[in-house]
Amino acid sequence: MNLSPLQKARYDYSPKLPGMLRNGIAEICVRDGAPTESVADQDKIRALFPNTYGKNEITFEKGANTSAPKKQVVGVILSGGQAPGGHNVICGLYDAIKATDKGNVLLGFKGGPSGLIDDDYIEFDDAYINEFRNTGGFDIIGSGRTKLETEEQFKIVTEVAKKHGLTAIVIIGGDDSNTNAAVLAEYMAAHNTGVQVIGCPKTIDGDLKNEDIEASFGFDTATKTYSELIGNIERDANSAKKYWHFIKVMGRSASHVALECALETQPNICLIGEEVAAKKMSLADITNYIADSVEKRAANGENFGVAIIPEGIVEFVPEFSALISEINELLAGSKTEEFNALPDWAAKYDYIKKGLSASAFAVFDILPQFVQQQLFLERDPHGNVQVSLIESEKLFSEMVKSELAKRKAAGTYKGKFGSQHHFFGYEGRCAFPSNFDADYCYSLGYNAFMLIQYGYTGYLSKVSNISRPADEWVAGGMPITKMMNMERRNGEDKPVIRKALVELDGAPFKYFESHREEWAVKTSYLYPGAIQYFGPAEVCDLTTRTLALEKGRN
Ligand code: FBP
Repeated sequence: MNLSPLQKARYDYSPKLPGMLRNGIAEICVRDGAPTESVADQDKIRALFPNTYGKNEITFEKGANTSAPKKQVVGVILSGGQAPGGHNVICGLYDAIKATDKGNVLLGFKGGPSGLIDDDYIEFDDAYINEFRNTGGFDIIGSGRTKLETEEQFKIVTEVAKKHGLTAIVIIGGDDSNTNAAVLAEYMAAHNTGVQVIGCPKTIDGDLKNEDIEASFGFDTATKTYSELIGNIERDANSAKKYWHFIKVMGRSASHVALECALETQPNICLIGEEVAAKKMSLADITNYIADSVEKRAANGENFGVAIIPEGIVEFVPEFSALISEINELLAGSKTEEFNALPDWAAKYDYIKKGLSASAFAVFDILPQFVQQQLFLERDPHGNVQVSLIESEKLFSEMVKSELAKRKAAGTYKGKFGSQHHFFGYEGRCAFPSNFDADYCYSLGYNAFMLIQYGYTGYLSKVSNISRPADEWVAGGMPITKMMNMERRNGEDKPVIRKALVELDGAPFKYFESHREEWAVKTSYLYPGAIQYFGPAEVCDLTTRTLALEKGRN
């Protein structure tokens, strides 16, 4: 195989386990914690999960292993978008399985949850696993976005599990995938299949976290990768002094990624979707906010800057969400064909003007034409506008440009405005995991097997105290139902893990809020540079600013 020097060197990296998991499998015992309740809607969640609700939190500690020995055949899947460290979850799981008994088996189901339905799998061995240690990507078995949620799918999974003699299934995924892990665990328990289900918290978006799960894996590496790139752009901007860079960063719903990048790089502007929604900001409000920074910097002779835009921003703008709902209605069913048959954009524009309410049309009308057209191009399988395809980095730079033209005409703005656009998303999802993610992920996988060995089901592998050095990390498990509440999804009330959005009274946002006025005007860039894998711990093992601030450290 063709290997880069870094890949070879990373094979030799030994991920760090939490102190209590370091003495070998025979020396890990369980300390029972308190029974749990769901975050809300306790009666409803209890009724929906009669076999798995209310179980105790548990912690592992050093002591004689008291689990009942049995042959373990474990199946694992990767679910959803890639996140750095996924390979190490599987490596940690594999090592714990084999350290317990060489005869134990780990099967990897390919291409995400559909691999379990299609019974498409490989059996891992040392040679195969060793090629993926400490590397980025999900190519070890692939991933997918099929949802495991219907009774029919669960029946098939039960058959597949029976065929292989599976004792447990590990689902590595985000909030939706772990919600489905909880439902599958309940199904397996209710049908006495003997198959345990364990989840692992993954997503670069950082929105699967709560008082128990301090961070989802991949967030650390992805944000460090984007921050390196943003820092490089800031330095370029500060060198050339001629462009405003509008940088969109991934994060489908929550703005944790944008906020962390802002904390690491101190740009002039960073929009936070949750704040936009809370303050009910309009597109014009956002445009003016950015234009004010451009104008003030221009007055200081600085005709350059950097603005970070979270991927999901437009859905947080109330007037924009209302416009999207009306467009979805306007083109519902056969009306899409009618619309597509119109001869040119002028006819389509006319059709839109007649079909939208006056307020929705007013919002539509201030959008640059390329965004107007994007709204009517590609639809998702339900016929809805795909908001994630809207180039919001270009939208805001265009709107700022028009606003500046007005200010120039009024004589208040005298600068020059040139813009560049970037979208950072896929660049970070498969990066070599940082030492933190390599250690955290390996620990999550290793720990997942300890939960299996001790017979737990419907639990999330939990490693906490992660802002401290790894020997102080605490390994254990928490029932997934503890994170659930009822939410309306596609017209039905469903039990789901509550998504963690940016908290406007949380320490990371507060820190940003208290500095952003200064950053908006004065060039205050920070250049974090590339992720370091070898060198002093204070550089290589550094976790995110978000985590540090949440734990009360500046
Ligand atoms: P997960 O929540 O599944 O981890 O995926 C997150 C994410 O990286 C988002 O930030 C992004 O919007 C999305 O995946 C893109 O995925 P896709 O390429 O499948 O559309």
